[in-house]
Amino acid sequence: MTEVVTLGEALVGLAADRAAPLADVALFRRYVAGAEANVAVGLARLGRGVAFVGRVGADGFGTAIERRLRAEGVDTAGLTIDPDAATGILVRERRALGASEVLYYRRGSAGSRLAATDVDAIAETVRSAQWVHVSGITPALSPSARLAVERVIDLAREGAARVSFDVNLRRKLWSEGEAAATLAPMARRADVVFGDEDELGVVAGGPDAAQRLVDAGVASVIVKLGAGGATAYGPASPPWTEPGLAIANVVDPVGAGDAFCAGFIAARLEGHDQPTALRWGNACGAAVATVEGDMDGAPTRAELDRLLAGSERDTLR
Ligand code: KDG
Repeated sequence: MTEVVTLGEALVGLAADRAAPLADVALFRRYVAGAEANVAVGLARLGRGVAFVGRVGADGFGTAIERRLRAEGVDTAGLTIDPDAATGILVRERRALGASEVLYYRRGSAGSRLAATDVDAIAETVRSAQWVHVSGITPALSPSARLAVERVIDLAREGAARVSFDVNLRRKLWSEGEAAATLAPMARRADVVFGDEDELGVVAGGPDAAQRLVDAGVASVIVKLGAGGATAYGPASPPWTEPGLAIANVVDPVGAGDAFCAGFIAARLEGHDQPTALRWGNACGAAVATVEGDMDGAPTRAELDRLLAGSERDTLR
C-alpha cells in the first residue's frame, strides 16, 4: 500500500573515480541520484510503502533508474518512460579541498518534462496517501514541472496526506530571485518545510526565516544543521534541537539531507514525536554520509534501530 508519494527528477550521476580536477578524470562511477528518488529509497528501506512520480528517457540510463527504484521496492507506476527526451545526468568531481564541481546535463531532459498530467495519472494514489514529499528542485526544471508540483499538493489537500517540502535550493538551475518568488508560496502550502539556514533565508527572508514560516502557518519547519543535527520550529513549543551523530569519517555527504527527510517522515508515519523524528533523520543522514553514493548508505529499519541504540556511545566510521 502506498503511504508516501515523492515526485521529482531522478538522474543518473557520474562520480569521478578519484580526487582530481575534472579535466584530469577519465573514469566515472555511475549511480542513481535525484533528491526525491533518494527520499523514496530511504523510505522504502525503512519499510514504508512509497511511490515515485517522474519521467526518464527511453534509454539505458532510464532503465537503470527504473530497475534500481524497483529493486529497492519503490512503486514505479508513476514513472513515465518518455521516448522524446533523454534521462538527465549530473557529473560530480571529487576534491579533498574546496568545493567539488557539479555539472548538470538536464536541460530539456525527460525529468524536466514532468507535467501535471503525470500526477493526474496516479491521482487516486496521491489522494489516498498519508504523506506527499516534494522539493524546490522540481519547480526549477520547467514550467510544466512546477505545475506538477502544484498539482500533487492540490491532490494531497483533497485527501488527508501531510505535505513536506525540502527547499533544496539549486543555484545552478535558477537565480535566487526566481527561486524565492516561486518557492516562498510553495513552502507556505506545506505542513513540514525542510532546509538549511541559507535556503530558508532565501525562501522566507532573514535570519529568523524558520520562525517566519511558522508565523505564516507552516506547522513544522526543520532546520538541517548538517553534522550539527537539526532544529524543529513549530507554533506550540520553543525550537528544539537534536544534535547529529558524531562521524569520524565522512565519505560522501551528498544525499544525507534526503536521507534525513526519509528518516523524519518515517518516524512521523509511525506516530513518533518530533524529537524522535529528528533523531531518526540525523541517524539516516549520518548513515548516508559514511557511504559513497546519494542513497546507498540509507539504513534499513533494523540498521536504524542499531544506530539509534548506539548513537550516544558510538562514533560512526
Ligand atoms: O540531494 C542530493 C541531490 O542533490 C542529488 O541526488 C542530485 O537531485 C539532485 C540535484 O538536483 O542536484
